[in-house]
Amino acid sequence: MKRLLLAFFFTGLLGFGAAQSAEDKPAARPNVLFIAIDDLRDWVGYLGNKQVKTPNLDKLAARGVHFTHGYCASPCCNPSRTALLTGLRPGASGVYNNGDDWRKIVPEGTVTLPLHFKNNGYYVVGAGKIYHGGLNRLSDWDDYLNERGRGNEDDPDGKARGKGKHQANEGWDGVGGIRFGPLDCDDKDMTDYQSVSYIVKKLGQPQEKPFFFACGLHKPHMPWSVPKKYYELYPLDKIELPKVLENDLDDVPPAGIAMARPNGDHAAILKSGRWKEAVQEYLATITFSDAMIGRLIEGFDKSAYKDNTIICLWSDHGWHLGEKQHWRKFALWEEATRAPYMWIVPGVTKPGGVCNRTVDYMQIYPTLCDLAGLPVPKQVEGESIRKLLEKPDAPWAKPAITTWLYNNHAIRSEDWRYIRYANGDEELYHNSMDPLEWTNLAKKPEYAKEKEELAKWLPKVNKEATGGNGKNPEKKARKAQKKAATP
Ligand SMILES: [Ca+2]
Ligand SMILES: [Ca+2]
Repeated sequence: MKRLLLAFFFTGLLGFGAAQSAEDKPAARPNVLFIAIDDLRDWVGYLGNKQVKTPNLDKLAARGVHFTHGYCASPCCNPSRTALLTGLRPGASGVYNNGDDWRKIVPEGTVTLPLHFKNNGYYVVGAGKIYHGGLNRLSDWDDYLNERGRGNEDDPDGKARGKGKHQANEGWDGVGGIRFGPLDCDDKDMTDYQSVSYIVKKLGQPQEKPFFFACGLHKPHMPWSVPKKYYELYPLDKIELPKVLENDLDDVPPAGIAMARPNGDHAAILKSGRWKEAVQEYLATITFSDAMIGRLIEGFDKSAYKDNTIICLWSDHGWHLGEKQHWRKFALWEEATRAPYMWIVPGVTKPGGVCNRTVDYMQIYPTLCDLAGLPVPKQVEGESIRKLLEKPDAPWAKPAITTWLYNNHAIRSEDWRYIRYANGDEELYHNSMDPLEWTNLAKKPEYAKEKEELAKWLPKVNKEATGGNGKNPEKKARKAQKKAATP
């Protein structure tokens, strides 16, 4: 109760909205524009990537506070999103992989983020990919636009994936599971375009209640297939490959090598001679996503809610493009775990804020509650980062924690990354000296103290995995999709 009162007090101080009337009505709650991007790693201009073109994300980041060290709770769509949206780390929910249906697994009484806002008088609307595909729960929302054009109980899974040009099999090419290839279509033919249009339309309507609008972009998830014009921005002869150490895996223990799968995607890419092309196609797809963010923010800026709406933008995890001979997410290193993450909060953040503290997405749920003056549901594990939004260089002692599959964790502090696998294998990187994580120091006795300190943060709760582990979730999903698309 005390927390609630305090929250009300601070919300009042911020002067959100202008509803403090003579009858002493509580101040209007701020609106929320919640933006989820799928599979966008740290390749954005504002985080220092030199070849990518992300003018809209760069502009948006400059309007508030962006985090240079924001990390996912899990490097995989479903566990990352479930952790963020339930406030429960994978070990606490048992949701470790894309095959784990969070709706059946999370502890009873778990209140999800959108539902919590809905229960507290918000008008809660979503579009695109917020929960992982097929695992949406329509009762969390007042309205939802799925891939078919509408969320409804007859089509809760958005099974229509594959009907739009963007999802059709035409134009897909690539190397094994790394799928890419330009599309002969317009932006308008893309699901993400429709999701943005839907949210912009909602922003243009008068709203009686405070709102929580969630816009989930599917790209730059594979296939890296977007309209041709985006590829033309990245001539193949100018593409730079990521900086990779050839024998980087020599000091990585067996559990880490098993995650890297050097004989899988990476071997196939090398054999094909198409590494640069793959990088080009990822870059093109990122710029498409950036253009969609540009449309969304343009619509937002024209709306009546520009000055009383919190923007929280995140990508669900990172991506490897050959670093550690690994491709995709599904690993515990920097490339797979770090992703773009920013907040624009009227009355709290100032333009140009840069926060270098290590934070993970477990803080999003409690921070949104804090900023909106809502109580924090019991199950939520994280704590509000409000003080970092107010003052980006404020002290923050916590590391970011990422879990991939059962009981494998990475602890990322400002200087170090410590990885402990379920079988006891370890890696330790001195990130402030070795940002590409090339030298594993875990076996060096002189760093025993650092390891011990970092190990204190290892999650204590590691619920047994219920299923979905050990299989390649994307392959499984693709098979199912193909089957569904066959008449
Ligand atoms: Ca993802
Ligand atoms: Ca190495």
